[in-house]
Amino acid sequence: MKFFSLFLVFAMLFAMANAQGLMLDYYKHSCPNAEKIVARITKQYVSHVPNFAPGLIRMIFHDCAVRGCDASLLLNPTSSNNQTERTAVPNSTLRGFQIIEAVKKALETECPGVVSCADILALASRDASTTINGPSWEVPTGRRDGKVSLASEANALIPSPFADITTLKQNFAALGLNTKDLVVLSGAHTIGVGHCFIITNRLYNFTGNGDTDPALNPAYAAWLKTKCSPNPSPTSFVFMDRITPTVFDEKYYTMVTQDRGLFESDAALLNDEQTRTYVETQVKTMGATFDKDFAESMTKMIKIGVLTGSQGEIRKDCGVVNA
Ligand code: HEM
Ligand SMILES: *[C@@H]1O[C@H](CO)[C@@H](O)[C@H](O)[C@H]1NC(C)=O
Ligand SMILES: *[C@@H]1O[C@H](CO)[C@@H](O)[C@H](O)[C@H]1NC(C)=O
Ligand SMILES: CC(=O)N[C@H]1CO[C@H](CO)[C@@H](O)[C@@H]1O
Repeated sequence: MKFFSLFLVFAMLFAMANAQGLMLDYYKHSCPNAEKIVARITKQYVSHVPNFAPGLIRMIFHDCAVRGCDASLLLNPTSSNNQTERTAVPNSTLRGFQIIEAVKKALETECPGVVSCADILALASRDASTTINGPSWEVPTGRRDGKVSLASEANALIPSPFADITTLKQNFAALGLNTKDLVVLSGAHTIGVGHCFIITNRLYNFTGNGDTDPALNPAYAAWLKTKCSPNPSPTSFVFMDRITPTVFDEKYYTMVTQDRGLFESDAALLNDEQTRTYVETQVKTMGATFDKDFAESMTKMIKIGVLTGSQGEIRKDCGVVNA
């Protein structure tokens, strides 16, 4: 009994330490219009170019996966550090940086030096989702911006599209995310694109013998080959969810069950009891719990390793550490 209550105290302390400093409407007094400004500008961009929504939803993942949600991803390379996260291989196709910059500019006019870039990215990615009628979730704020950004860490920590299910589960566990979070958050691939160069080997040289990944539906592989040549232009792409490419729904999971998941990491969700069951359930129920599950897992993700209190800084320019 004593042991058990001691355990409870530790569990509570741990939970508090994790959420410490983050709260809803953190800028209520210091910058009352902050969240409205983020929402207004994000909505402007995303309603004009809906493909910014997948851009921002992917961007928050790539930020949170490396040194926590501290906007380390946004730092530009400099002469003293020419290898920031932004320059890492998995970041080569990120999009939407201009939205964060535009929001930051407006907020520096409204209340200089108050709102962190990490909070802007967390808020804007949620606002991007709601703008395209995707799920919504609460975004507690109070994050501060990191000063360190290393491409090597991004290359090591961002899950690879070639990863198998065991590796993916390990990648997520290292972030404090479980197997359910893995299968739920992979559902973000219901919107947005994958570039052809990432699937060249899967289509044309899977084991080095000029073959195609046998886990890929043959008819779909044939169609993909009409869109993605063996030497694709670096900008050619396909939608990941060919059924409803711009709608945030469960059709990504349908694609996966039909062996039409674009990446090996998508197909891998069929190779584990728990993830396969989730995928199949979403297909059967037409995504009955997907929006709610997604909101729950995002709520967890946007709290990973946050800097709060006097940690880090409030960057003046999201691309540059303060002088
Ligand atoms: C499970 C491990 C994951 C892997 C291996 C992975 C890998 C990838 C890859 C290779 C792309 C294609 C990028 C491109 O070609 O431009 C992509 C796109 C995307 N990913 Fe993931 N991803 C994973 C998890 C996630 C998570 C957790 C989220 C967010 C919750 C996410 C959101 C997205 C979105 C929205 C896109 C489309 C981006 C766009 O259209 O610009 N992914 N992902
Ligand atoms: C980064 O700087 C190092 C030396 O400081 C140099 O050797 C390297 O080529 C640079 N990398 C890039 C991508 O500019
Ligand atoms: C296929 O992969 C093998 C082994 O990696 C490599 O030697 C060969 O050049 C590749 N073929 C093509 C067409 O890229
Ligand atoms: C958006 C961005 O900064 N992308 C960079 C990611 O990294 C590649 C190199 O791998 C750069 O060429 C991109 O400019």
